[in-house]
Amino acid sequence: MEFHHDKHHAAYVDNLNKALEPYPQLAELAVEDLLRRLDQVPDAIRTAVRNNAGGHVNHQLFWDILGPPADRSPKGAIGDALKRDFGSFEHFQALFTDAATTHFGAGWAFLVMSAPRQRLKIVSLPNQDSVLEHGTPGLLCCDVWEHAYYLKYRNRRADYLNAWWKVVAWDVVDERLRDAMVGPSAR
Ligand code: MN3
Repeated sequence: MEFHHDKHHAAYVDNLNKALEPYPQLAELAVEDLLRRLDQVPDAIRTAVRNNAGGHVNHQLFWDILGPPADRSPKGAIGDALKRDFGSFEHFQALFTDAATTHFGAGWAFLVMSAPRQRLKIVSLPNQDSVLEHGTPGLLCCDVWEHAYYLKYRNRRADYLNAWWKVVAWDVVDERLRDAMVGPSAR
């Protein structure tokens, strides 16, 4: 995780800053707003912004929702919403695990809140694409790039997923759900 944060995540931040250097007015925007308005970003740097702003925001969420290992289960608003939209936490967990383990190649699995009905949905996206490009705030995400697990788990993505569930900080996911329900301007 340390290597992942200090090498892989840091590279996205450096490359985003480099791409934005000639565009000081864009560099002032929040990184989330860059992704929400990707269609307004100049052609010359749109791919660099998608990959590197996406890489930064995705990793930020990834670190945010992790905590020390604990025997946790989702409670509060997130517990209720998972039950409402997936039938049970166990069913949600099985569907999310399936999306993450079967995603072909590098990418991410996300739990998002989809507009306009504020329902929870599981999506997987390739590369460093961000759910913000689709206007859906991310509540939870799992990095399934090989760089996320090869050092410890080699090619065994399923073992990595199994360990990852044990460090999800559901209180943070709950907070993110409450923020997302406030409105589209919330992250
Ligand atoms: Mn990563």
